[in-house]
Amino acid sequence: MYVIATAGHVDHGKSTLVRALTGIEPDRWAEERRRGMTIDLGFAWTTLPSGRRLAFVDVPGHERFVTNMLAGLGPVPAVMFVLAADQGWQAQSQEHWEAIEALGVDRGLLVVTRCDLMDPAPALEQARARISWPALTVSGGTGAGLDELRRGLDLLVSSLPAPDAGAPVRLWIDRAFTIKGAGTVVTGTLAAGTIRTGDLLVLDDERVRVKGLQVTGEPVDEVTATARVAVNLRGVERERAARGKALLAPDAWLTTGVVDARTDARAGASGAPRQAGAHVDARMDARVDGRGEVRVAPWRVDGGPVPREAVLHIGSASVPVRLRPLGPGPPDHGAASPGHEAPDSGLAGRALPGPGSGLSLIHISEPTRP
Ligand SMILES: Nc1nc2c(ncn2[C@@H]2O[C@H](COP(=O)(O)OP(=O)(O)O)[C@@H](O)[C@H]2O)c(=O)[nH]1
Ligand SMILES: [Mg+2]
Repeated sequence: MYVIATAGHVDHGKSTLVRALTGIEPDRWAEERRRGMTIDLGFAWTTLPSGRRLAFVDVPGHERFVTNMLAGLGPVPAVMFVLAADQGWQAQSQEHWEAIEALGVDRGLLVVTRCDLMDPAPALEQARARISWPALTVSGGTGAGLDELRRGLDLLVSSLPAPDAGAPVRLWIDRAFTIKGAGTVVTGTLAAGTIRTGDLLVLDDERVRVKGLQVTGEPVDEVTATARVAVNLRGVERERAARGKALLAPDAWLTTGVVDARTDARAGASGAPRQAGAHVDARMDARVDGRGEVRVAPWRVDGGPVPREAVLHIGSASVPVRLRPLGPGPPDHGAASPGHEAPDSGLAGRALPGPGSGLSLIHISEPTRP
């Protein structure tokens, strides 16, 4: 199975497209349906013309819910970026695109929809100036172009690198709930590795047993990445499982509360270079098994000096952190450069599961943002 996320400004037609492609309602909450707006992550799946299974993580486009959006985008390998023909490039088109770039998600489709309302050419031109992905014009309303979109999605997922089925599991939890008679169930996007029923995994430093597994609603004994997966945990109270925590393979991961980061200054939306550390790249060498390079990248600062407080987004987690600049120049990874403070004074926050070989985002936003 393959998993991709939607992205794009609110009301541009993301959920309509997911609904049209899958026949599944991604807006799960009554409040979402009443307001006609995605608030939290939605999940839907379909079979593509090739027979490949594809699941969507449908994200909210409204700026108030960017944290939810990042929790959905964090673990996926590719994106369907949606732009409304009659609206053009807007604030969260830009913000979502920056998040996609910052996360290092470099595969996707650009879909200009609502083409029944307006000639898509101007919106397409705006988006093409920023996004070099294959582009399609459709209407989620009339269904025009959806067959081409299905074929485009097939091409997209067939080009994705196969995930490592033997990699240590790190399942970022995006939902947790109780099923009567079964107990606590958590869901997430499995980006790498394999989970089997009976496996021992680690939640909050405690070992928990996988009692049951489901993939898109079907019970299975084993699931290999990439997949949307629901894990029934034995003897875990619902309160212990929540979005932002991760189910980890035992003895494969270290937990850290401190990371060093370095800026990757690049031009902001206006084209002008941001003053101080527009983007920040951080690395940690914390994989116990020593396989592969660890990269946690990058964070975004909207100009001005590095703020003292920020929100770090990694996987499905968003964690308030304190920042301490190391100095005017970027420190070498793993070593303090002359004139810089010790590397472990870089950034401190609550302990996080991870880091790992997955790409993650450190995004500067208002610490109080929901
Ligand atoms: N005419 C027309 N309306 C659309 C189309 N796609 C979405 N809409 C409408 O646009 C509004 C926002 O769509 P929605 O899918 O909720 O946008 P989202 O916020 O990006 O998920 C809804 O009222 C949809 O019915 C389309 O292709 N054509
Ligand atoms: Mg929506």
